[in-house]
Amino acid sequence: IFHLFLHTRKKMGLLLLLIIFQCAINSVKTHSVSKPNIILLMADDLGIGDLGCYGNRTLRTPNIDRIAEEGVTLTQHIAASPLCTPSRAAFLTGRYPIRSGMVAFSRVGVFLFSASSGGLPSEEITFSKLLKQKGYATALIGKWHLGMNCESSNDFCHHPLSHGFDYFYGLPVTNFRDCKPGQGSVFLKGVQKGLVIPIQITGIALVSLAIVQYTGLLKVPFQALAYFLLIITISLVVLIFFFYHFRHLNCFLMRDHEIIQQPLSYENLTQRLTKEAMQFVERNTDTPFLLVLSYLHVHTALYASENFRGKSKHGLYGDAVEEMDWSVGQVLDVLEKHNLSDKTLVYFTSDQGAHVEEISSAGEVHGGYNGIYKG
Ligand SMILES: *[C@@H]1O[C@H](CO)[C@@H](O)[C@H](O)[C@H]1NC(C)=O
Ligand SMILES: *[C@@H]1O[C@H](CO)[C@@H](O)[C@H](O)[C@H]1NC(C)=O
Ligand SMILES: *[C@@H]1O[C@H](CO)[C@@H](O)[C@H](O)[C@H]1NC(C)=O
Ligand SMILES: [Ca+2]
Repeated sequence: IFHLFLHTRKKMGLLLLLIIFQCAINSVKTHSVSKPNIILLMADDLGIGDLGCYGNRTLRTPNIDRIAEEGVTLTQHIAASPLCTPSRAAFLTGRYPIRSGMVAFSRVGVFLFSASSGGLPSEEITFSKLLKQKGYATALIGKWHLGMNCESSNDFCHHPLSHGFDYFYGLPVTNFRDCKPGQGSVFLKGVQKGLVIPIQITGIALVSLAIVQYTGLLKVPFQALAYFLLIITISLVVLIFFFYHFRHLNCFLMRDHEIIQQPLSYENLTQRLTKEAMQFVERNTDTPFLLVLSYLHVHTALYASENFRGKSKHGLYGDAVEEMDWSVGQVLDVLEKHNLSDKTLVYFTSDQGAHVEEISSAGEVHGGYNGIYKG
């Protein structure tokens, strides 16, 4: 009996070993084959002609070129819309942006204010939600631009954390000229355009009032004049308030649901985003992860840290591209350091092509290049 028992125990031991071994194989398999880590790097408004791997000889992008060299370059890879919000909605959902309501025709096609009530509907299926369900650790670092709240200022119904991301560090809206002092305003043109007619009407009304009063056709009541002046004053005050306070109200950095910097500072901003991305990778070396690193580069307001300012051959725009490339290199290095390169899919793209017409108020080119075949 003892012998038999031993025998059985041995068999069971073998069985157990087999099961453990099988589990080990499974876990290796599921981690390295069916659950690769995924890193999606997204630039903002970068032109295809700005990268070395697509033929640029003067802008230095060795790290992005390295991804291309060790992988594939896609030349017929089209964004679903030439604009931030709809393109990003399509990117996250795999659906045309019109299906999620993230398209506008006669109006501005992107969210301009963090207080807007619109955003990517929470019932949309994003790839981050799917991966989170599969046990991935998920993070979005950088720009979101797909809305924040529905009803109140803290329901966060459109926030990245409501769309399958466990961790968010970045900008809920977008990088604006208005967020960086001295860079002008994206609203100026619209306001100027919108002001022409009201100013004309006001002018005509004032002249007419003066004429009827002067010729004695009609006695203009003093009250009417006072109201008129009051309305003009209030309108001007609102306008001035808007331009002066936009930066304080709308330009801020969040960590998860919390505002951590308001107004946003551009000082070492790419370094901060990069550090967050590297730390996320380091926190998750033992679990499959999805990292979306959504750069503020190279949307205006352009910026670059001290190490990159004035170093490229293409002004501040080139400095910004080269700084972003440095950041891509840091992310690749941290993968290598933790032996994760072989089980991580790294994908680099831009939400759409270059904003070719973009120039600063001083006339410096602030937009990229879409290559010889485009525009
Ligand atoms: C930005 O980075 C530079 C170089 O690493 C450093 O000297 C500087 O103190 C940093 N500035 C801030 C505000 O952290
Ligand atoms: C990475 O792999 C190398 C060789 O395969 C090994 O020497 C090193 O300790 C590994 N590093 C980590 C962080 O696992
Ligand atoms: C490289 O990029 C810069 C900046 O966008 C652009 O001006 C230049 O024409 C590009 N060069 C080539 C060869 O595509
Ligand atoms: Ca964009």
